[in-house]
Amino acid sequence: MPHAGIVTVVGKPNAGKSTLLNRIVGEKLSIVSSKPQSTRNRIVGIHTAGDLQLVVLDTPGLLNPRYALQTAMRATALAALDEADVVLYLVDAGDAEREGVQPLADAALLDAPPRALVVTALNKIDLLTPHACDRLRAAFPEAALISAVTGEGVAEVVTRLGLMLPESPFLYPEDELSTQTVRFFVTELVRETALEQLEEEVPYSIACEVEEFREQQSPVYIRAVLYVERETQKQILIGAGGHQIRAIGRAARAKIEALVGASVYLDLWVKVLPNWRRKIRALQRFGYNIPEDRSS
Ligand SMILES: Nc1nc2c(ncn2[C@@H]2O[C@H](COP(=O)(O)OP(=O)(O)OP(=O)(O)O)[C@@H](O)[C@H]2O)c(=O)[nH]1
Ligand SMILES: [Mg+2]
Repeated sequence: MPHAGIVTVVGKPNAGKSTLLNRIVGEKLSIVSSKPQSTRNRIVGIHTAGDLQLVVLDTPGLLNPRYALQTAMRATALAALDEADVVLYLVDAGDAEREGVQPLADAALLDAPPRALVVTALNKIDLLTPHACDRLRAAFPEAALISAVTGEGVAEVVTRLGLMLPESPFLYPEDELSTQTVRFFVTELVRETALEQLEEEVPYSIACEVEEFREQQSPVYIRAVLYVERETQKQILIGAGGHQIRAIGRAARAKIEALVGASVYLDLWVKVLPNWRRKIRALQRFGYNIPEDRSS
């Protein structure tokens, strides 16, 4: 009988959760950025090997929310935590060295420990000296030491997680990698590119919506709108003479072409939706998860 189940990856922003999901699945599914709070949705990545299937859920970094979008992000992470058969709690190994490892319930300000078993992994060990790794091993013998970037220790963690999953038929067909739509990945790749190219608050104020997606033609035609919160942000995003939005468009198009395997014409627009990050209706429109008691 195969083993299959849901592994939810949680941790603070920037711990490397999305990098790890991509590493486990072997495909670039989840956007990655050196800036915290890049992931806003639950991202599904499916790893099937032999008679084992891990359905990996990548989640937004857990933090104390200050506005409605962050509340939605936290609700998304907590809901994914509830779905888990096993939880993979990812901690930056550098943080662990400096500050130790808080229990997940404390780090994430949970009311109660998660229902599922928790495996702790200390990530980014490629940045530590071998000596520092030895110290972490001694201090946290239960924790796995990994590098999502180099892949070190990741196969061992996958094996360990697999042994903890219930006996079950596969939850998805063997060749499936994700459950999200191409449209969703397009909006994410545009947002990732904005995170790469823009400083400070502007990329955090961006939501992306695909308005038109014509796959039957060559090049594939995609019209997407980047929504920002203020006129000043719109000007920064467009840049002098439109140079900034063109640069984002060029880089994003290359990523989208790799995703869809065809040449793409990416038609990017910028619009202002005042203070959308604080507005429930706007969050719903962009597909962010509004907790039940806030959705009315
Ligand atoms: N050196 C090193 N960098 C890493 C490793 N894993 C992730 N990173 C980097 O850490 C940064 C954050 O990675 P993400 O995967 O976006 O982190 P995340 O936990 O998904 O972040 P949020 O979605 O914002 O919560 C990026 O710059 C990654 O390249 C690792 O094992 N080693
Ligand atoms: Mg992420």
